[in-house]
Amino acid sequence: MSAEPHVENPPLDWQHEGHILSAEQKKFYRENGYIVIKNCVPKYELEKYRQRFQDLCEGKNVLRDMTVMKDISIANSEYVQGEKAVTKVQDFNRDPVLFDYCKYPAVVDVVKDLIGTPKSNLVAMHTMLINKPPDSGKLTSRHPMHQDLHYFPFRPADYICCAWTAMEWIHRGNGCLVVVPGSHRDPGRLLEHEYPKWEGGVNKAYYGIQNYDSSMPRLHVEMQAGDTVFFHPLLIHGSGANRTDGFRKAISCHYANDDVCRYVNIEGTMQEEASREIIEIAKKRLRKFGQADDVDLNFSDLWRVRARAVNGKRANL
Ligand SMILES: O=C(O)CCC(=O)C(=O)O
Repeated sequence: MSAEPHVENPPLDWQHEGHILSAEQKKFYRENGYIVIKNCVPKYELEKYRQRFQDLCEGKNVLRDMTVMKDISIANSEYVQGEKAVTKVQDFNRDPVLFDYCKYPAVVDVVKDLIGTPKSNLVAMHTMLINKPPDSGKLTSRHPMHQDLHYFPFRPADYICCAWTAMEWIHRGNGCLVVVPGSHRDPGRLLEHEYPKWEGGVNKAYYGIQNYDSSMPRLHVEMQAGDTVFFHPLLIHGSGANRTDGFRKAISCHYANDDVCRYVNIEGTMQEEASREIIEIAKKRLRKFGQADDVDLNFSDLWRVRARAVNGKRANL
């Protein structure tokens, strides 16, 4: 593992149409750092994921590698349980139902157009089903503006892409994604993150950009069930509070082009604090399953174990 990858990266083709995307759509992503594809995932697939999520909320067949997170405002409440309390199921790479999302061809083909070619080997690195239950009034269901690369020890950023699919109508009222178009290239680098000083508390590992400039033009991305937004890991984004009585669910996967990406050493960088916290979350999970927690968990190894090939063979990650 080195500080930066020593590879000649094959250039990404932004001139020609892809397998799925037109040249204009690719250009839009390159300039803005995101693109929405309508109706990308059918309702019957989303229904499968919803059922599985509900089972997980009831504690059915929770796999060892998964983290089921509760909202901070209700984490210790005996009265709020199940779907009303769970904000996120993370790391479902080994789950036979939820991992179908990561392999869903209409999603994978778009990702290949954005970070590789039809022949690229993709790896699912980070998987989440994010549920926003109705906000308790403390505004803890907000997600501060951040860049996802803050959590990742692999590069180059241009060969990583997130697919995030709305599982129901997602709008400003229930906390849609908010993006700062073009922020992946301007300033085009990873910014310093910290926990926001919110009165009502902040969920675990929900870091936000330090000294965030709220005057940057931002866009509320309202989506129907099945619409999918693909975005760059340096794109500044977050989401609002769920001010409705219903749930707001989305499923997401961060893909990396495994032919190009390599682990990098983030020790001593501004990512170190988040990495320690992520290691702690993993250790807590090990304890829960009765496993020794004195193992020396290395951040890259944690990701190596978590990563799962979507197609082709595992290469570098
Ligand atoms: O689904 C959301 O509300 C935002 C999720 C997000 O930005 C993240 O987990 O990085």
